[in-house]
Amino acid sequence: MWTICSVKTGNLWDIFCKVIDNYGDIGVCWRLSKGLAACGERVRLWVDDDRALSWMAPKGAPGVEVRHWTPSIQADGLAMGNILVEAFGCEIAPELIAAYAQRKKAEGHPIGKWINLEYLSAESFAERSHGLPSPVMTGPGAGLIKHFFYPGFTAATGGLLREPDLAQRQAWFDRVAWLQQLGIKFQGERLVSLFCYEPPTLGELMDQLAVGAQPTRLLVTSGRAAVIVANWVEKKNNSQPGWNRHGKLSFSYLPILSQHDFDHLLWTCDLNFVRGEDSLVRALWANKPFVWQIYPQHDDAHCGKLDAFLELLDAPPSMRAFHQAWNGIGNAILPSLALPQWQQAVTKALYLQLQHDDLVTQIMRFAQKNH
Ligand code: TRH
Repeated sequence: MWTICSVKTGNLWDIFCKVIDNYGDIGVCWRLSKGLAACGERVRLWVDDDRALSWMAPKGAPGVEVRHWTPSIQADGLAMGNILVEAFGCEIAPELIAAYAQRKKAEGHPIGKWINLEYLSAESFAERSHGLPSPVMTGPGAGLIKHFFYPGFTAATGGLLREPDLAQRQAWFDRVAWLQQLGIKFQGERLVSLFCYEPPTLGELMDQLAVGAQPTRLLVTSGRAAVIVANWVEKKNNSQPGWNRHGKLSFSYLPILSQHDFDHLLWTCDLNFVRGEDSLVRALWANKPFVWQIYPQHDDAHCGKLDAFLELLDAPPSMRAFHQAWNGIGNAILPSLALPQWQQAVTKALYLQLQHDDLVTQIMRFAQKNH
């Protein structure tokens, strides 16, 4: 439970989220909703597909009401919140915008804000675009102004989602007990979590781990990672039966975890493979070496985004080269893991990030501003 909030506003937030694919959109919206509610805000999270919440947040959160959002939603009699958050350009249903505009008109003047929450990037456009207004020209919201809110890694952006009690929870965390709960008999081996899409160099990683000096247990997350690993292992066992003859590499296939337990996984492991957006931030907070598989975009826009992040991290050459290969950028082969060096970079970046206000604090302030 979050406890310390430096801002209090008493607003009613309507947060809109469309699930495109994967879990990042809902994952970020859920953490935001929970964080706002923990600061005493009232939150309605509107989501078109709430299935992921049943495992991601099985207990819900006090102060967050989840509402199903259909394209033909009726807004009759609905008292809209005074803050609208359109997550990742998801386009709020016109009926709801009309209800919001009506409320604004009835109450006279700027009672709140319409915020367009953007994706996370370390690229410089995040600073340039953060906070910019965008007048609405057409539709039921014509005459209103949306504002862009860019999460980010610098003081000139909206920051990152980080709960105030995170460090305290980490300090109390017992990884052996947590592994035991999952039925994993930990015997001091190196622990590596794997949350990924279909990395082209997965096989190279497995080969590397299987011949390494240190035994490694791969904790494979449920879903796409589990499918690709299981397929790879089956093929490898057929084509090269002795590939893991010393049993240096062992596998634990995980059940789907709550978001809370997903954090525990990252705190438990000595190296984390993460993907997308939310798990990247959580990997940074875990303060362990990590490798990021970025969400691939057709126009290769992800390459610049990855570079900007590695630059921000001041990543050593070995970490950069590993990321290039893991993300299939260029034809490089997967270099060796160099965890002590990567750890230094992550710890340094983490401490720099802790100097910035977290995203919930910043978005609450932003919502109060008269611009
Ligand atoms: O699922 P993702 O690949 O999401 C992606 C990215 O966010 C991408 O930027 C976006 O454009 C695309 O979706 C649509 O990775 P991400 O962002 O790390 O989100 C995963 C969420 O799932 C995160 O909140 C952690 C959570 N999770 C669990 O709660 N339990 C689990 O067992 C696992 C594996 C994940």
